[in-house]
Amino acid sequence: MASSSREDGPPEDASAAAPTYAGMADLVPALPLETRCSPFALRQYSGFWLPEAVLLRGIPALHAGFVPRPDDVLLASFPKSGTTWLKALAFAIAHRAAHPPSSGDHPLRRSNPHDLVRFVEVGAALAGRTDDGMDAAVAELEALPSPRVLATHLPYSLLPPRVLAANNRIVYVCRDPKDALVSSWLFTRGASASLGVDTESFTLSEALELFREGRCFYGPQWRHVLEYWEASRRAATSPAVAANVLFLTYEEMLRDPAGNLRRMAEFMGCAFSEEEVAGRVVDQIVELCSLEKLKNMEANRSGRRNTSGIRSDAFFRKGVAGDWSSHMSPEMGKMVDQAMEDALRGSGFSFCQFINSDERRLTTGGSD
Ligand code: PAP
Repeated sequence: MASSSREDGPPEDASAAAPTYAGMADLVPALPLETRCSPFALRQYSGFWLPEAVLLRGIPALHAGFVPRPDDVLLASFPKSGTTWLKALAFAIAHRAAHPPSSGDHPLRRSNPHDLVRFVEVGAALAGRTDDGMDAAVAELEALPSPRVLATHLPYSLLPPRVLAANNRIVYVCRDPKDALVSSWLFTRGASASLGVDTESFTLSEALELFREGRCFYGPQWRHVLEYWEASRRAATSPAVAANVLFLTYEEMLRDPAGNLRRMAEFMGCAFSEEEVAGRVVDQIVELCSLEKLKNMEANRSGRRNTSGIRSDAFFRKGVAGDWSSHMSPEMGKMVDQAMEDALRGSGFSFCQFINSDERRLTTGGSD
C-alpha cells in the first residue's frame, strides 16, 4: 500500500457528491457494517469505518452548515492518540490572556477538556436540528467567539471542503498503534459498560484482529495517520502551501511537553513572548494539563459525565508510552507492527521514524 489513495475505499460515487442528510439516509444502510466495536455500529465509508450517527447526521450537518473562520484551529486525531491532552493544551494556549494557567478558577479546573473543545462531527451526530433546520450543534459552534479551538476524529479526506479551502490550521497528534489499540480496547470495555452494554466477551485478541483489518473507530489507523502526514509534508515541501498541518506525536509530547507546547503556540499564531517564558507560563500550562492534575480535578472524577454522556474519568488512565506490553504479548505487538509496516510500505511514512516504543516514560503515575 503505497499511499493514502483509496484502493479499498468506497465506490467513488459515495464520496463524490456533498453528503446530504437525505443522501446519507439512503446510502448508509447499504454500506458494509461492523457491529463488534461496541457500543456503536460502524459503517465503511470512503475507506474508513465510522460510527453510523456520524455518517447519518454529523457529516451532513458539517457539510450543510459549518462555516470555518480563518483563525479557527482544528485539533485532529485518531481515537486514543492523545486528544484529551491536546484539547487541554490548545485551550490553555488560546485562552491564556483571559484565563492565566495559574488562575484557581481556570475552566480546565471546572470542566472536562472535551466540554471545552468540542468534536465537530460528534456534537452534530448527537444533537437534533433547530426550528429553522440548522443542526443545533453547528449553531452552537457558530455562537462560539473567535478564535475557536475545535476538534475532530474525521480523516483528512472527509473534512468538509470548506475547511480545506479556508486553509485552517490543523494540529494532528499520532500515537504508537499498539498503545492506541490497548487504550481503545480498555476504553471501549469501560465506556460500553457504563452505557449498560456487556463487553466482557470483547477480548484483546479480537480487538487486535479488528484493528489490523482497520475495522475500528475511524480506522484504519495507518490510513488516518498517513493522510494527515502527507498533508503536513505537502505544506513543508511546497512554499506555495501555507503550513496548515502541524504533525505531532504523543511520544514526543511526553518526551518534551514544553518544547511541543511552544511549537503549538507558534503554529496557532500566538507564540509565547519572552516575558511569558520568563514568567513560567509555559511550565504552568504543562503542569495544569498534566494527566495527574487533570485526572484529579473534580470535573474529571468518577461519576461525572461529559456532554456526550461518557464518564469523564474514562479519558484519563496511565498516559505513558509502551503500556501495550502490560496487556499484549510481544508476538501480538509484532503482529500490529507487521500489519502497519505492510500497509505503509512505499508510502514514505513509518511509525518507527517517530516512535521509539522501547522507551517507557511514566510521566504522571497514572494507573489502569
Ligand atoms: P479520545 O480519542 O477518546 O479523545 P484520547 O484522549 O485521544 O481519547 O486518548 C486517551 C489516552 O490519552 C489515554 O491513554 P492510556 O489509555 O494509554 O492511558 C489517557 O490516559 C491519555 N491522556 C489523557 N489525558 C492525558 C494527559 N493530560 N496527558 C497525557 N496523556 C493523557
